[in-house]
Amino acid sequence: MEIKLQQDILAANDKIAADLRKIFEDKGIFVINLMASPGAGKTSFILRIIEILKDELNIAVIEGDIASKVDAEKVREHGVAAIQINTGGACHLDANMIRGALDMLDLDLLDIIIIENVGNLVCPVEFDLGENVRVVISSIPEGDDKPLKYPRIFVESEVLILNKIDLLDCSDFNLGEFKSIISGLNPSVNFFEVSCKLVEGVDVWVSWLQKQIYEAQKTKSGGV
Ligand SMILES: Nc1nc2c(ncn2[C@@H]2O[C@H](COP(=O)(O)OP(=O)(O)O)[C@@H](O)[C@H]2O)c(=O)[nH]1
Ligand SMILES: [Mg+2]
Repeated sequence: MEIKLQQDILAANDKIAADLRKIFEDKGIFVINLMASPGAGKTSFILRIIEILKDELNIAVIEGDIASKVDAEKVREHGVAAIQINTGGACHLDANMIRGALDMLDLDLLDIIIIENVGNLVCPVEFDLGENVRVVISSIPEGDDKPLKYPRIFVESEVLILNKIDLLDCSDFNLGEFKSIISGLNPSVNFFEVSCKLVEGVDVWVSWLQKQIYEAQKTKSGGV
């Protein structure tokens, strides 16, 4: 009975996500679903991306948190529209919540929407949000074994960001071991090492992102 209910919830979510994907495609908006545990650096990463891209592309951010609006306020201070969703306890965002947030954005003006999912390595990956790309952030203080413990999110994300690389030398995080676990779980993942604190490596990821946006536009216009 419980399993059936869960299947129904996910099927309903997938249907809304398909509608969202169509809207994003029609409007030419590239959507990033950013997932990680609490404190891995999701908001910091978003702010670094904004600093690099905001003069070039129109960005909006959808912030998912159980409570508070602190992350949305940080984003707005960077001059970018931010919609805060408070899930009131739910450990993930779902497509219906995103649909509600879109009503508050001028989609005709946007190039990118970055969704900061609720801090959690388990549930967010189950819910399609109509995104183009799923990005999981791991960070040095979490330890190198997290992909072993929470494999699904690492298997199903197209991008893996390893943040807080500035802390590598003062931790027992084994980078070789981490990479070996990842290559076993998801050999084709696009892997970037960054420090949001020192602003290192974020530009490499942004170049990759720009290429994806270009490819998506090219596909939409039927190829050049
Ligand atoms: N040392 C270090 N700290 C970082 C880095 N990125 C983020 N932080 C810190 O980690 C904490 C959590 O960051 P935040 O972006 O709020 O994480 P979120 O909960 O995933 O959104 C904050 O104190 C950040 O300043 C980094 O690259 N290096
Ligand atoms: Mg945050």
